[in-house]
Amino acid sequence: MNDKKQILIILVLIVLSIHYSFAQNPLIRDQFTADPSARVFGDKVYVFPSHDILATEERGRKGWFCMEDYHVFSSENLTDWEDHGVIVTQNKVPWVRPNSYSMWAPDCIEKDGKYYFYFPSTAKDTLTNGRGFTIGVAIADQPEGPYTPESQPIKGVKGIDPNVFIDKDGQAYMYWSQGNIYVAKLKDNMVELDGEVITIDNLPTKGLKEGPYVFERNGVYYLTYPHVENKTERLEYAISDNPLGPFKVTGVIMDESPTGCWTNHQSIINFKNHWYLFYHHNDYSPSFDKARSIRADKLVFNPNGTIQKVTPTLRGIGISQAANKIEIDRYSKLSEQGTSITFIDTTNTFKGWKTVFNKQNAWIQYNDVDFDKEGIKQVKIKAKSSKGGVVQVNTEGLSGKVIAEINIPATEEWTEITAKINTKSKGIKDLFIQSKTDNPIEIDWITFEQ
Ligand code: FUB
Repeated sequence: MNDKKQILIILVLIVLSIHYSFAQNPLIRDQFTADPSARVFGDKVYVFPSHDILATEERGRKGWFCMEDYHVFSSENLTDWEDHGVIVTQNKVPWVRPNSYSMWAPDCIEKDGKYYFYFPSTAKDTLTNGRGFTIGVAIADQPEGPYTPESQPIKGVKGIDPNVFIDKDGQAYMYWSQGNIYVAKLKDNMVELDGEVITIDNLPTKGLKEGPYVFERNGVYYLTYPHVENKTERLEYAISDNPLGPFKVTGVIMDESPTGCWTNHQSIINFKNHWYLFYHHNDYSPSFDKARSIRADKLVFNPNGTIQKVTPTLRGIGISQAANKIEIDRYSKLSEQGTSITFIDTTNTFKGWKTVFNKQNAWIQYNDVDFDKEGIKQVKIKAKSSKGGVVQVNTEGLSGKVIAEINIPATEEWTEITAKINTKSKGIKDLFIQSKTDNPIEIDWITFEQ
């Protein structure tokens, strides 16, 4: 085979290996992800999460966290997320104890054109006497990698959940947790502590706190952290006028997870003048909360700089293109009666969810759909109804003009049905789908075509 052919095959393989997920919440829909550290690098958002996998007899410890490697994901529009694949894996890090499956919550930061990826894991016996976690660094020239792990972890650190913050004067600080939350300055090389380790005081003393994440806004340093005030972790924050503290506990960013996930873990970014909270629940694994999924929702500051509590949503962030498959089960609102959401296949939850109508006039609302592409002429829906039914689509409120009516044939099979659009929609609209019969109707997705 000549060189040109080889290069072409490699390029095709690279293109095929890139995975896209079309987001709402959860953001990543083909694997478990947790502990999202979101960063804005250039004009994209990158998310560096942990990667939960399920332990087996051969790998990890059943019933506990099992994490072998890290992927990085990026998005230009907060809707379409590209998986750049594995960037660091346990058995290729010289200091990590082989097959320890303990690659917990990471972080990544850019300094002088280099990307520093910080991650906790258990070290080989000689480094930590075989006990506990320590934190190491892998370095790359681009956020997507390739990352080269340092041969040794950072000296003087015991704990998990590294977070690195660089202040306006260029000084970098590393925060981490182990019962308490700690902070130390980093040297310019970003891989060594510079001076003493400070324990951050004045935080709640009862209940686990971990997962620090610090950002600055208008001269205020926000230290955010998950804390078990009651039964499971909720997201709290404390503020200071100095990255080293003292910090003052100020409020709650997100209450305990309604999905029962014991952990939560946050990061907060400003992207194109809007603030976003990244966090996790256990959407794809309702009965085992160590198989988690990352999410994001908008975050709003009060005029006095305090943070408004964020209510987790399914709709999440970003604008959906009308021409993409829209998973309306990630809804913004639904009718009080007659609409429910269930897994398509409980034996493989990554197949996602479906919307089920079982009452006339039951409806679902999905916000922020961009209809600006020219030439949309028909709507397509993937649906199933054993007795058949009718749904109406509109974009001007529930009592607005119906833009399409779709007849769903009586069949036990999932079917893709198209219908003509009667009135064109323009701009960004909230989409409403309403059942016009009492017959049960299941909907997987909807899209708009030329
Ligand atoms: O993902 C493992 C651990 O769970 C993280 O390090 C903690 O922050 C918690 O989310």
